[in-house]
Amino acid sequence: QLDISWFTESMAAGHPVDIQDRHRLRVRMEPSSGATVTTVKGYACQRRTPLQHHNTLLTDALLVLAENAEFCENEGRSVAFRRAGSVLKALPQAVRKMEDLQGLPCLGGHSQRVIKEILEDGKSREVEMMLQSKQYQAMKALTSIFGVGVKTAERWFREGLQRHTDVVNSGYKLNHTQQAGVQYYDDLNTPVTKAEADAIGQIVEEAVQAVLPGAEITLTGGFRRDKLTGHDVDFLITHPEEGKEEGLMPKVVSWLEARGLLLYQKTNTNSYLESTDGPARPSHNMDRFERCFSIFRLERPHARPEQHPQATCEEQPQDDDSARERRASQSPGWKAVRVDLVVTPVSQFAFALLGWTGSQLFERDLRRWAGQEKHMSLSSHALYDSKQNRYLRASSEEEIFAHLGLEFIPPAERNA
Ligand code: DCT
Ligand code: MG
Repeated sequence: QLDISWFTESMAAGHPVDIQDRHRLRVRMEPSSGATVTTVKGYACQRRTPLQHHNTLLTDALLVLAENAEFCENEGRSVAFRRAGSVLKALPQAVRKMEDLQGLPCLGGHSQRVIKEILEDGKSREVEMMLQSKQYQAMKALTSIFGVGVKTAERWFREGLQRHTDVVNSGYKLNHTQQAGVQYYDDLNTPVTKAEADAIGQIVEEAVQAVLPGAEITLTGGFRRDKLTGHDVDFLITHPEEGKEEGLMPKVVSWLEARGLLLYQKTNTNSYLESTDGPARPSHNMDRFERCFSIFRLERPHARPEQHPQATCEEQPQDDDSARERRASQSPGWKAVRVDLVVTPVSQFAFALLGWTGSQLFERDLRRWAGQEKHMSLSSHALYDSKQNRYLRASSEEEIFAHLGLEFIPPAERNA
């Protein structure tokens, strides 16, 4: 039995009460302010974060600040803004006044200033100016080329490039990935729909069954969190018999290539070995499986390049050969779609599934929780308990949450 009479009495008497829970989260209850006081846990992996939430105006603004910090290679600042946004996504209602933020974790001074401005004026001057700035716009455009990171984009911007077309016209030597990035720029920057993800899933399923009957594929990433669109499609591939999955990726890639289904692919071999690597460190966790970064050539089921629905009566397209060619090249009967394929031994499947479902911030906080609160090391391969000096095995995500002492959060509520 918990005695909370001190609390109800203080509230009734109109005195504020400070509560500190075991996660060092302080909540100040203010009986007189009329503010909506909500308790939110400090780690994203302790919270339920649905896809649809009530504070998009605020989270969109914080996302711009996070992106800009990333463009300035300030990861700490970027994560701080993302954390602040993520807390607002988990709130059960819209923030209407600053008092509603009382006791919420992860809201630094800068984030609070921006939120205050938006609550008062409907927008933040700092964010508006950032959106207008040449540098932000250029960095956004250049980093959205597949294969171009912040460092390259920054150098190109200093050299006067601002858009992907400037890169094409610059005559700069591009690597294989960047060439694909500029060639398929428009398609790769058009969101992938769930229907397209499912169509790709059928192709991957057919390829995998053809080269290794009994292997299993699972859709992960944003689509597993019920997102309706994504920037790519992520799949895990495994086989119920450990070891059968070895060497699978090159065969799948050959099968796809032989049918002209791949526009680009880069395959990494599996470099994770528990016996020699020891507990995988968080910074290494994403890239040690047999993994293929690819661009699929997905047929558009209803594409009819000869029709031009946008054309009005006044603007009939001239039906000469050049116009027809131009239209066909603008809208070919297929779409370039980014696809990530990852092969995992079945003994690591649950960890890979948890690590690849995201969101990125949810994953970051799972690893932080494991290290800081549990003295464990979590990766997409394994969970290591440093106090017991042993690996903790799991064959489902539920078991991993249990090992970590966390309530199970279903994928659709991991949209932190
Ligand atoms: N991931 C991670 N840390 C990263 C990058 C990725 O933990 N730095 C994990 C979380 C999501 C998963 O890998 C797939 O990555 P993305 O495809 O980039 O994320 P997504 O949530 O699927 O986003 P989108 O829907 O836009 O593809
Ligand atoms: Mg994805």
